[in-house]
Amino acid sequence: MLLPAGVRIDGDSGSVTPSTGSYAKRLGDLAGLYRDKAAFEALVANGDPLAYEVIDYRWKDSDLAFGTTVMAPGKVGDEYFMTRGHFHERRECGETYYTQSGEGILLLQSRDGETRTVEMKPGICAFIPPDWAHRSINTGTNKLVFVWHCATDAGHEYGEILEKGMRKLVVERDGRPEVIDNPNFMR
Ligand code: M6P
Ligand code: ZN
Repeated sequence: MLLPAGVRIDGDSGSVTPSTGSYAKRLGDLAGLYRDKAAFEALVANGDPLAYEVIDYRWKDSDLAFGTTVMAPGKVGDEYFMTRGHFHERRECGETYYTQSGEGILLLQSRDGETRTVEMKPGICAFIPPDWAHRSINTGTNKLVFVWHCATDAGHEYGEILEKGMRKLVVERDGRPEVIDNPNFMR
C-alpha cells in the first residue's frame, strides 16, 4: 500500500527528498535540437556540459507523479538551453510547471499548430493543457528550477517535435530573449 509522504523540495537546487529516480541530459544527448550545428559540436567536444536533470517522485500505483527539472544556463549559438519538448502519449493529460528559481520561457504548441508562451519565474505556476507540446527554455544566467505535476502514466511522445522542430525558437537578441519563427520548421 502506498503511504502518505511529505517530500522535501529545495527550490534552489531542485533536490527531491526522498525521490524515486532521476536522469540527466548532457548537451551531447540532444543532437538535432539546435540549429547551430558548429556551436553544438564545439560545446560537446569541449566538456559536453550538463543541460538538465529531472528528479521524480513517481509510483506506478498512484495516478499522480511530481518532481523537479533543473536546467543549466547556457546557449548553443543564439539559442538558449532547452528541454527536448514533448506531447503526452495520453492526449487527455495536462501538466503544471511551478517555477522555484531562475527565469525562462515555456513554449507551447497545440496539436493543430497554435503557439503560446508562458513566462517562467518564481511565483508563476504554468498550466499546460492536454495535447499541447511543451518545451522549457532557460533564458537566465542561473539555474532554472521548476516543480512539475502530471499523471503517472501520461507518457512522453517526442517524435513529432524531434522530427519537425517547434514553430518558434527562443533566441538571444541584444542580450534579451526573443521568440522568433523557426526558419527550419517542417510542416
Ligand atoms: C519536465 C517534465 C518531464 C520531462 C522534462 C524534460 O520535467 O515534463 O516529464 O521529461 O521536463 O523534458 P523533455 O522530456 O521534453 O526533455
Ligand atoms: Zn510533459
